[in-house]
Amino acid sequence: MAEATLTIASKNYGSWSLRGWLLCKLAGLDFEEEQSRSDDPSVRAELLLLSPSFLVPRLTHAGIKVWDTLAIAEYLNELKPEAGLMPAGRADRAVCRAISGEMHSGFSNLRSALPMNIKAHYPGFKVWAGARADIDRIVTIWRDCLAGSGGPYLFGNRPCMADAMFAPVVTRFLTYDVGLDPDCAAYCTGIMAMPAMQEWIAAAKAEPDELEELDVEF
Ligand SMILES: N[C@@H](CCC(=O)N[C@@H](CS)C(=O)NCC(=O)O)C(=O)O
Repeated sequence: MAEATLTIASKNYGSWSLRGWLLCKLAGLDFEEEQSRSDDPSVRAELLLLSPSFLVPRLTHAGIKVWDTLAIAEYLNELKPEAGLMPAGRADRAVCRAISGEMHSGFSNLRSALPMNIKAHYPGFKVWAGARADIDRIVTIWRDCLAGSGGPYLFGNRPCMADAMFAPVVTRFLTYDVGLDPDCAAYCTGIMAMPAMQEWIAAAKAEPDELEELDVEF
């Protein structure tokens, strides 16, 4: 039996689920997945019982239930400090937490205009001006981090919490054909090539087409 359980939603549409799942993978946690369809009323009732915030991803470990991706990241970092979910230096850890928080609470235009949809590809997609400002801010964050760390990940040679937080943005940029400078494009290529991302993407592509269109973040 696995050490922990992670409850997630769709792998094609669930951007928060992807973040939580990647965090567990990066931490090296022995976990099993429990995939729930959140549009199913019985599943929603079950989630309500299991998670006070009624949200997934939700991690259950040693009788402790943790929901919300930032709380999951902090919990995993305490549990598996050797995994390096947070950068080693205090200044880098502060920036990592700040940009992860910015991703967690911001970029609402990007989220609504470019919802995660791994299976889809829209060449030449016209990005709305409101979402463009979010994209520009994300590119600035990535460029600053990559210049400071030398890459290939935001804080150096191993992926950390911030990379997991931005991973669904990488898939959105590819889905919606967002043009990027060479450094950011190389960062996206590196994230997509991570074995855990490949595993998630393969599972997302194998999901049945249940939702024809999604105009809210999931
Ligand atoms: N801020 C939360 C967001 C989680 C979230 O919005 N999860 C969505 C699905 S990925 C959810 O559970 N929505 C409720 C529902 O669909 O019933 C986090 O960091 O985990």
